[in-house]
Amino acid sequence: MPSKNIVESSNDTTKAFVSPEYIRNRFASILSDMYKNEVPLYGELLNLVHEINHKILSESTTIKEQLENTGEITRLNMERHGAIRLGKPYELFTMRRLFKVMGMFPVGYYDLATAGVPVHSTAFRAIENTTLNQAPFRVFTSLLRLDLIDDNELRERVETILEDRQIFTKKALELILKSEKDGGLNKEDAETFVQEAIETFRWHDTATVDHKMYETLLQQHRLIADVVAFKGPHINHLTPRSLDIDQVQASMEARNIPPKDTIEGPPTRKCPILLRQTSFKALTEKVTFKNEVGNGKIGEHKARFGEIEQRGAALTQKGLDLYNELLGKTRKAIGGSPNAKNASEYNELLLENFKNFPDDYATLQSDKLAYFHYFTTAKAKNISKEKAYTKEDINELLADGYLTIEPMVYEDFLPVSAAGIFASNLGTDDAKRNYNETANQSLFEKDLGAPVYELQKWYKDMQEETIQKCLLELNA
Ligand code: OOG
Ligand code: NI
Repeated sequence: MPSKNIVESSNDTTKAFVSPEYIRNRFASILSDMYKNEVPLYGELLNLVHEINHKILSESTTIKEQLENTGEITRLNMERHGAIRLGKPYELFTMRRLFKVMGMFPVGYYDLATAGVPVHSTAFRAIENTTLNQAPFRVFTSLLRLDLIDDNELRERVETILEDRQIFTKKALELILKSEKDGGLNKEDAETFVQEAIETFRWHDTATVDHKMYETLLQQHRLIADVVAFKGPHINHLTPRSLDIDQVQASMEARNIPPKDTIEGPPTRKCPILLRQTSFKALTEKVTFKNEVGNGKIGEHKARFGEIEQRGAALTQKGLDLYNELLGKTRKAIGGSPNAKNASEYNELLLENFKNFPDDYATLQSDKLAYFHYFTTAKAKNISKEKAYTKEDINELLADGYLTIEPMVYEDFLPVSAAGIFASNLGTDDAKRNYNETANQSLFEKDLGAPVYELQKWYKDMQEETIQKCLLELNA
């Protein structure tokens, strides 16, 4: 539930704007209800995650206090991310405008072609710490790279199919424009907007192509079929945040939720870093394909699945380089992506290799491997005012107990993990596709109609803000 202060402040609800956080929470909660209805296993997974989170918070005061200090405690049970896959530049451009109404902005650029998936992506999310804690919903958004379809004739046919589709309702487009012009939406418009926007994310059990075309698309890449054969970019998963993903993974099987073979990301650690994710396989759903006279053959499609994640500390570029080195070394040793056969070997090796990644917050801070929030302590009130404290003094102030730190949570995604999630749900046969093309961030940003926020800069700025606040307090 959104807290009161983010609804409206005026009594005149016909004129007053509701906050983007209010709209975002409303949208996320309706989307979650819709997905629970459509994919019941998602509801099961939510219950499991909430149970385990509840248990951990009652058992570990350290984790509870950490989440209270950073403000994350308020968002834990409403925290979700989802994912959609778009087909053409207009859809990405308009999706940016739609998400902006809800206070979500594109952060980061992810190239997945190098991992065998013909898309590039960004994540739409809030960009202020307070608004993230009020409404943490985010959406991993991919755009199909038509330039990676090597068959010219097929590429042109795909372009024609996509040209004709409109994934947004007329009313949603009108309200996006209204919000842009007026600078916001009142409560009534916001409600209409949310209901209309949801339509774009809904599953359709009728395809826009015939079965033969579907098979042709499937042969190019399962993902291409998922994007091109349907009316719109159905939400393909929603992911709750767990405080202990190992416990959830171990309990999934008992609840008839079959997990993927390995958890993506770093291994189990005392001080979690970045992001660990696991998922259950996509459902097989009935689809009615077109024929010359209308609806024809009934077939199946696999796209929608469930995922959980555990988030840890955001890493600096130095930390990220070390992470990529250790992960890369592990994958190389087992010959690429892990599978059912070598899962336990992979897990052991990952754990072994990550012994080289410090696992206490003090070292992660002093070695500049992770980002932190800085706070002044009670002792800071009595600090000597003989000198003006600067950034140079930070480590000494920490050592002397005038300052304390909490890890800054990683709010984004990991390209290797994302590719692993894509692969596990699309079928492993596609995981081996090789695309020689490289990342194309400038084309992505041209299609998006705006540059994406730079990942590293975002964390650096936020850390700097908390340091400056501490210095102001100490020098007051
Ligand atoms: C997106 C996969 C990426 C994640 O959590 O890394 C993702 C997709 O399957 O469309 O959601
Ligand atoms: Ni995901």
